[in-house]
Amino acid sequence: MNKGIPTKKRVNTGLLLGIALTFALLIGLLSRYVSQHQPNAKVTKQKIVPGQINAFREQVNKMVSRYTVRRERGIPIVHPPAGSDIYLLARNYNWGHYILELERGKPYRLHLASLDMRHAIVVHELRLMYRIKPDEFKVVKFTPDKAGRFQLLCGEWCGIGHASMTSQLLVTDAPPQG
Ligand SMILES: [Cu+2]
Repeated sequence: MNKGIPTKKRVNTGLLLGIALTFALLIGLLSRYVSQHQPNAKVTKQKIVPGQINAFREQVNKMVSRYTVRRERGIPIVHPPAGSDIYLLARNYNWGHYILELERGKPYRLHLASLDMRHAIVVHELRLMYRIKPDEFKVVKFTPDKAGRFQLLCGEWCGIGHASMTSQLLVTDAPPQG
């Protein structure tokens, strides 16, 4: 019987549509989750033009070369002074080749920007969750309230390498030795 063929086709289309809708719903839920769980930290945003991202990248490089205190498997551990400006530039699919080390209970101004598309910084234990858009700078006044080694994840689906877009954030109880 060839009556069965169109029915099967319809079922497949329905299934695909179902998968697409579920996916859209999941992304929607994740976005809500990201926007609802922001701590009551102060956030400022500033629209930027593409050229300004180079200046931001310079700030990142300056911070890394000035405040690298040691290396872990070749990766610079960057410990900026307590209360200073710190920088993270998100991109497909990493957070830069360094790990930030902060001090518990000290306030920082966390500058966020993206090189290519929407990402989101997520550190669950520190309730740090902020969207990062390619056309704006975001500054978050942020005081880490727990010491430890935390996973830094991307909270916005940004493509094939999204799941591997991870880094770490270290928080110490004291300034580094020496
Ligand atoms: Cu991402």
